[in-house]
Amino acid sequence: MASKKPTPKPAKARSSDECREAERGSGDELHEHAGGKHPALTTNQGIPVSDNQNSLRASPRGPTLLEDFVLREKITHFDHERIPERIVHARGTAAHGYFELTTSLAKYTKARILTEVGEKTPVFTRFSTVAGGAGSVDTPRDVRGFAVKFYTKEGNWDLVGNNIPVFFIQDAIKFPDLVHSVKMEPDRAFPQAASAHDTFWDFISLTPEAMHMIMWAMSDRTIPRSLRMIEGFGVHSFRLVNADGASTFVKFHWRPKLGIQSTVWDEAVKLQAADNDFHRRDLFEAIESGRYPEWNLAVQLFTEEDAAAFPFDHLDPTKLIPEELVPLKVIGRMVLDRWPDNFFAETEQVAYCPANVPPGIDFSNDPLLQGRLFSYLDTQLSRLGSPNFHQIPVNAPKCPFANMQRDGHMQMQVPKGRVNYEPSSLQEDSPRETRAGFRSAAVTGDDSAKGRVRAESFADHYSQARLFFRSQSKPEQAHMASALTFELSKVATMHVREAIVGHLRHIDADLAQRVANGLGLASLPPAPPAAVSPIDMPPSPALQIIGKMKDTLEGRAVGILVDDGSDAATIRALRKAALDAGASVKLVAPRLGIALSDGKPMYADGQLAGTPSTVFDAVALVLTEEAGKRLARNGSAVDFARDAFGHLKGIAVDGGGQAILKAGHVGRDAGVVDASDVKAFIKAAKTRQWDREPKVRLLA
Ligand code: HDD
Repeated sequence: MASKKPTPKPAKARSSDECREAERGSGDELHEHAGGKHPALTTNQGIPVSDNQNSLRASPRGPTLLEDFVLREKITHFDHERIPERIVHARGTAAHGYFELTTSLAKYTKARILTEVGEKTPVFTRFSTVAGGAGSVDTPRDVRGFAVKFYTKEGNWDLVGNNIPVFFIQDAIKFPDLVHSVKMEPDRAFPQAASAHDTFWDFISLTPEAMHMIMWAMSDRTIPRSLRMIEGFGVHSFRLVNADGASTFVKFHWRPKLGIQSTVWDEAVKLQAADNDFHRRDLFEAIESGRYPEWNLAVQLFTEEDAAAFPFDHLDPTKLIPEELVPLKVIGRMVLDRWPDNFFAETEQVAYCPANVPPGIDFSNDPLLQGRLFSYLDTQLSRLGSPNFHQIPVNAPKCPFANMQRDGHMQMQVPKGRVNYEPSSLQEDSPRETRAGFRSAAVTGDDSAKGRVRAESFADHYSQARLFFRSQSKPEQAHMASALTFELSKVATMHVREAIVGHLRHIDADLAQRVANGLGLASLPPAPPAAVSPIDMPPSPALQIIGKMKDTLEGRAVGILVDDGSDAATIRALRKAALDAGASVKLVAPRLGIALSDGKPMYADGQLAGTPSTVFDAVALVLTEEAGKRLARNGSAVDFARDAFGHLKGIAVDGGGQAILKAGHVGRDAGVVDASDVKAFIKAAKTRQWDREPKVRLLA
């Protein structure tokens, strides 16, 4: 906006108090520091500040003085407000909560967090996307990080996992290449937060071990509906070590109480436009309204002998252990019940590290895990800028901690006494080693030669990719074929597209053909040589989303499109039924201030143009005939109905609502019901209408 140049006035000095008075207008929100309502505003040195609006000037229209320590301190601090964002998982959202153990694993571990049933251990849990920067959107197709810091009585335990149980690569030495390839391309700085580009697929095409993870990444797992509805996995095998020193392998799984649920791709794309912060807002609103997200923690326990009989190597992080082979045992639950007070202090500064384990939990030889044990502390030294980042409140253990590490940037502790070494005899209360301390599991290594080698047992790259694909329902398979087609269509390099289709031939011939058709390839490219021919494993229905979705409205959102005169009784009935079923309900209207049929003026929760149906799980259109006719000419209203239908959602309509369906060429099916039939609406709202999909979308 063009600003009018102020006319210079003869310099008449005003005191800063006078200036403030002028700025404040009537000045009745003046607050005294001492004894007043608010604490005094001070500098970082505690010097009270009298004027936070004007810098110190040589004269009212003269230059600013270097002497102004209030200005200099404020600007200097501001200039340094940003810290480097995480190299991966930069975009994140976190919450406080607790973990409660329900079943003791005392037979397997001495870790108190896994043996003291009923104990509530505080946790801080951060969810993230992987590829995008800190300011990127919440809903790209991407893996979600699922990192939990348990503040146990025996020190912090960080379970730093993802919402996918396997990983792209088998060895940490490949991680920088993987990450470089998926991030925005270095010469052009795009695309942001997307894997649909040449460098990523080039790397993948030359990394056959990634194909299993690729199947997961191209499934609907990577376009979740809500962070409250994702599963979490520790990925690697870890060890539990009991009081006798005996160890058992363990894999950790988080299972959401609300059930797992994803969006459809078109919905995810439109959500990006509707709300960049969709997942963050969803988690915030759930916690603030007391609908605390909850997960069960489950374990798969197995011995060295069990592992020897698996048709894959469990130390290979591109492999999962089917639940049908080693069942999950639920041992506790995590509830997230407190939003952080400050995003930067907590969510941004939290530092997770897979090497943080209490006595009784230990690592396996998984080469990816072994590399991770180094990487996290290392990156945090530069990201947080000091070896004392463990003293930041969100990172500090909640149990006593003491050692002889001293000094360094930003040291917050003031150790007392002469002794800063160990062993020592001069100070009785200085920290010593303890018998209860961490001991590595006594594991005997094999005596083969050292070398940069990949175990032969890691050579099968396709069997589990095949297992995953063939375990999916038909709609999910179609989504995967379409996702692959979409991603590869964004790859300009022909030989990269072809190489991926070649890999797919090892997984499933039909899948390869569908993607080849989608890409318009004249013939199927050759499959690359496979070190090991893939085997067929029994399908694992537990790998599906659709087969596992809960028929529920709990934690879901229902949107009701209304306008002046909409039938208040119908709206009341729909709202009550949805609330009773555990959903939240929002009224959406073309204007915020409206009056329903009962004549009472009210505010809608959302304005139509800014509240599309993508943000809801089911919708109702309750409108007078007249409003229906009017809104049938309004693009936002028509999109509201058309998108809800296209995204396979339950829809309730009355006469006016029907006019909008008609304008959007939306037909009736089992998921479109009369607004007066509340029961039918709730039934339709609880599930996605998968039968509808082939009618609304051409899938690969
Ligand atoms: Fe990682 C962050 C999960 C492999 C190196 N990783 C990071 C976060 C999660 C994961 C959830 C974000 C934590 C937070 O919210 O602050 N990473 C995984 C999983 C992996 C994995 C499940 C495979 C099973 N990561 C992995 C490897 C390396 C790293 C192989 C390096 C050798 N990861 C990092 C990192 C990050 C990180 C660069 C970035 C920021 C941070 O650590 O603190 O060190």
